[in-house]
Amino acid sequence: MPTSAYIIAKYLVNAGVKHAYGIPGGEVVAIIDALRQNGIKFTLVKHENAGGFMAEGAFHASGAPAVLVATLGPGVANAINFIVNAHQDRVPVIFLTGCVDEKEAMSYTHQVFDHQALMKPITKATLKVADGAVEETIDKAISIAMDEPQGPVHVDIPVSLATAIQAERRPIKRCKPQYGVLDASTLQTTLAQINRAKKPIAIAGVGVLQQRAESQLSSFLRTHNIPLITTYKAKGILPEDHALSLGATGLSPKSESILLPLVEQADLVLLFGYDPIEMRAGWRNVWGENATVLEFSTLINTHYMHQSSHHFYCDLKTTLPLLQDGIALELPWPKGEIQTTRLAIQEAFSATADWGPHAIIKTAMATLPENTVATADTGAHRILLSQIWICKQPRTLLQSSALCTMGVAAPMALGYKTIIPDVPVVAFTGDAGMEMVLGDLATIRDAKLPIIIIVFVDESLALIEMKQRAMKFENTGVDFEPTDFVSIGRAYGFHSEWVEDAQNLETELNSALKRKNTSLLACRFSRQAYDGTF
Ligand SMILES: Cc1ncc(C[n+]2csc(CCOP(=O)(O)OP(=O)(O)O)c2C)c(N)n1
Repeated sequence: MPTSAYIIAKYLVNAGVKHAYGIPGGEVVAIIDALRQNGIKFTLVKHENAGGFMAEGAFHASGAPAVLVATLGPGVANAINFIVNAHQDRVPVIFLTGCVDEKEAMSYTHQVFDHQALMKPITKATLKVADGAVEETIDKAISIAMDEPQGPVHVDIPVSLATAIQAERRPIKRCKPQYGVLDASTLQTTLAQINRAKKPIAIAGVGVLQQRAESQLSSFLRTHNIPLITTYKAKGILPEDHALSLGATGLSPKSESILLPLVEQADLVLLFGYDPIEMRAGWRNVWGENATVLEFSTLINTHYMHQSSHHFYCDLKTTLPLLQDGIALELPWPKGEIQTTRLAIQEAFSATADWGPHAIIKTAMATLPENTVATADTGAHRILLSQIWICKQPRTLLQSSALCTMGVAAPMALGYKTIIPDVPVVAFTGDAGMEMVLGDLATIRDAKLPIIIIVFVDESLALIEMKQRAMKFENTGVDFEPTDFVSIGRAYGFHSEWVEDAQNLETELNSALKRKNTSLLACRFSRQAYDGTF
C-alpha cells in the first residue's frame, strides 16, 4: 500500500517529471525519498529561489511541470520571488512544501506560519493534501498548473500525512478540455475580415508556445505574407532573419519608437497567444480606431491593456489550419513598409563600439553554434540582448520577461542543460544579477555539466543607473566595488577568465564549447556603455 508521498511522486512521474530541485528540511524528507523511489532525480540547491529557476529551465527543455521542494517556514518564504515569477511569466510549477499537522499547529508555533495565506495571491491555487484524497489533490495541482495560462500551484503536505498509508484507488484520468473551433459561419466572416486587409500585422506571445502551435502559426504567416512582431518570450516563432519577421519587442524604447507607428497604421491586427504582461505601457490600446483586431488566445481579457474586435478562445493548433485556405491577400503593405521597418530596426541596433555589451552579444552570436540555447538575466544587458539576439527557433532565449526578476540566468541555464545535455547552453548575466546567485554556482559545480556563463562586468546596476541619470538624480545605490569574478569562478572549479576584447571572447567561447566543465567569462567594460544602445 503506497504512502501519500509515494502517490504524489507517482503522479508527477506520469506528468513527465524527471527532475526536482530544492533544499530539504525534516518536514519534506519523506517527499524527497518518494521522489527518489519513483526515479525523479532530486538536485540539492543552495537557495530555494535559484532552485526554482533551475526547475523552470528543466520545464522549458522538457515541457513537464517544474517541481520545487521546500521545507516549512523559511524554505517557503525563500521561494517567493520564483513563485511570483512563475505566476507572471506563465510557468507551470508544482511547489511541494511540508507543513505541521493541523492538530500540532494548535499548540506549536516554532517556524509555523500560514503558507496558504502567503501563497494565495501569487499562485493559481494553493492546496493542502487531504487524507483519503491525495490523488485528487496532486492531479488537480498538475492540471491547474498546466492549464492555460500556465502557472504555479502550491501543495502543502502535512508531515504525518506524507508517510501515511493510503488505500489503493483507481488512478484519476482527467478529461482534458477541448477548446472550441470556429464554426462555419464565423470562419467565413473571419476569412472575409482578413481578406479585406491591406496592412495586416500579427503579434504573437507566450500562448503560442503554451499550445505548442508555433509551426502552425509560422506556416499561416508565410502562406499569407503577414509580418510578425513577437514578445520576448515568443522570439523565434518565425526565424528572426526571415523577411516577415519584425523581431521582438517589449522593453526597448528604441524598438517601440519604430514598431508602434507601424502597428498604429495596420488595418488588421491578428493577436496570437498574445499576453501583454510582457509589454510596456506604450502598447496600451495602440491600434488605430478603425483597425479590425482579431484575437486568438485562451487568456481572458481582465488586463484591459487592449481591446479586440473579436476574441476567439480557441485551440491554435486546430484553428490556424482553418485559416490556411480561403485567404488571398493582395501583396500586403504595398509600399514596402515592412522592409523599411526591418532596415530601421537593423540600423537602430547596429554596433556602436569595438568592445562593450553590443560587441559581446554579437561575438557570442557569431561564434556559438546555431542550436545554442541562451538564458538572460534582468537589466540593461538583457534588453539589448533581446533586441539583437537572433532566434531561429522558439524557446531558445529564456528569461524573466513579465516579472523581470534578477538572478535567473545561470540557474535556468543549468536546469535546461540537465534535461538536454547535448545542446550548448549560455547564460548572459549582469554582474549584480550574478552576485545575487553566487551560492548556486556550487550547484552548477555539483551538476558537473558544462554551461557557459558570460558576466557583463561594469560594476553598475546599469539599467537603474541610466534611469537615475535620465531623471537627473545623483548616482546613489547603483555603483559598486569591483568583484574578482575570475577567482570566484576558479574557486568553484570553473574555467574562468577576464575578457576585454572581441577576439579574445571568440577564442574563449570556442574553447568553452569543447570543455567538460563550466566556463565563466567575465567580460569587463566601462560604466555607461549602454547609453544609446536600446
Ligand atoms: C530581484 C530584483 N531586484 C531588483 C530589480 C530592479 N533591477 C532591474 S535591473 C537592475 C540592475 C541589474 O544590474 P546588473 O545585473 O548588473 O545588470 P545591468 O543592468 O548592469 O545589465 C535592477 C536592480 C529587479 N528587477 N529584480
